[in-house]
Amino acid sequence: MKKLFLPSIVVIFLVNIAPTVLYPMMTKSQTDCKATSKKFQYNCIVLFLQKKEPMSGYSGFVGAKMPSMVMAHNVKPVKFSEKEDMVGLYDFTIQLEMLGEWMFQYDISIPTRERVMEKLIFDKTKSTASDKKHNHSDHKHSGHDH
Ligand SMILES: [Cu+2]
Repeated sequence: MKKLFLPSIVVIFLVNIAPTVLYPMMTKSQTDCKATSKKFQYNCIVLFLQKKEPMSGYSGFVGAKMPSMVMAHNVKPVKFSEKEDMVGLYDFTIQLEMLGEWMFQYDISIPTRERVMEKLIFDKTKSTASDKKHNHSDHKHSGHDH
């Protein structure tokens, strides 16, 4: 009976830590990219939002993968940095490898370690948020151009 006492205390302790304490904040990203003159390269700006409020002071890296072709691409992650003249607005330039649907992965290291994913569809001029567009024909990889 005595041996059971300690583990039950541990269980009660774990239950008492509400998920909101373990994950005090969930950051969402809002990315907007424009094509540069270089093929498949984009200049992007991103907001990091918590409860719809833009957050300042973040830093980290962003990488990109294609959900439909996980092994096919090797996009080099780049650093995103906050614009000095526009607090809460971050920018970076990323070299993709084709048009279509990409999953951006923000690996935030400051102020806390956090990973934020955002699906974007790229055409020749810009990105569009994937959840705003429900045209599934866009998800096909017809013209592969490596
Ligand atoms: Cu691809």
